[in-house]
Amino acid sequence: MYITSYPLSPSFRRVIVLGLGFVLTHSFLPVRLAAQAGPRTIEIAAADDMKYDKTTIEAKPGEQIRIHLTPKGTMPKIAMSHNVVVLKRGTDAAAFVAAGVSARPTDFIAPEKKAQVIAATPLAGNGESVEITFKVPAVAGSYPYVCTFPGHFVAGMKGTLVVKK
Ligand SMILES: [Cu+2]
Repeated sequence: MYITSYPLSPSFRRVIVLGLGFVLTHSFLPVRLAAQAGPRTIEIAAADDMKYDKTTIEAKPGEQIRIHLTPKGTMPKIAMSHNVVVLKRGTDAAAFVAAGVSARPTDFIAPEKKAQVIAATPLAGNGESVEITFKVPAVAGSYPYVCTFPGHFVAGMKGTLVVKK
């Protein structure tokens, strides 16, 4: 092997070092951006038929997710609004929803049942959209989610967040 040593001026060496530093920093940039891309977004739509178009969400324990809900009906908000309320494992969803039926100021979530809520979007009317970002429980299992607008749960507006490794 034949090695040639070029005499480099200190300032030229500085340029090379800075250039190398620039290349290294920027080649790692996409990786860092990917890591900061934020929570995974789950899109859910709901029409006036009082059903979510997605009734199962799968997530890893402790994962950060964003539920984005878009009602896509035509009825006015006062008569037809939706939310997504994720409940703790083992919650009696029917009893939870029934308790909040007259709790309009708190989006039909009974204040005394608030401790059973893991995450909740606000209510959204047709033409609006709402979202909630939260950390999925660390414990694997099935977590119910419901719409608390009166009558919607019994009409079938519910789903399951399945947490598994
Ligand atoms: Cu609803």
